[in-house]
Amino acid sequence: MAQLLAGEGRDRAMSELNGWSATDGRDAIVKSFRFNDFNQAWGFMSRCALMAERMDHHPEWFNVYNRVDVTLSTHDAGGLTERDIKLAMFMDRVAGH
Ligand code: H2B
Repeated sequence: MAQLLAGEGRDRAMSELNGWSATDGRDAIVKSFRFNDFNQAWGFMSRCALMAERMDHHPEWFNVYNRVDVTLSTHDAGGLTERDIKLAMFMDRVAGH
């Protein structure tokens, strides 16, 4: 099972991300992505969904029009792991952020 990120390793991993923050009350990271319109938001979600399937690691997300609010956490481990960081980096890259 993936190891929970803590201490220096966690700080280092977080420093590789753009605009993600830790959530209150649970060990997860969140980011709100904004796009020009629904078409772009859905394109982003489609590409992330394909990667999520390949990784067998899935986001929690909420979409309204051009906004996609994402929460990442590794359910099996009960918190943040390298798998979340990898998916977050992919999402940043796909969104061009
Ligand atoms: N996604 C996330 N975010 N965390 C998990 O622990 C997880 C997952 N586990 N996707 C996978 C699926 C697991 O349930 C399946 C059985 O491999």
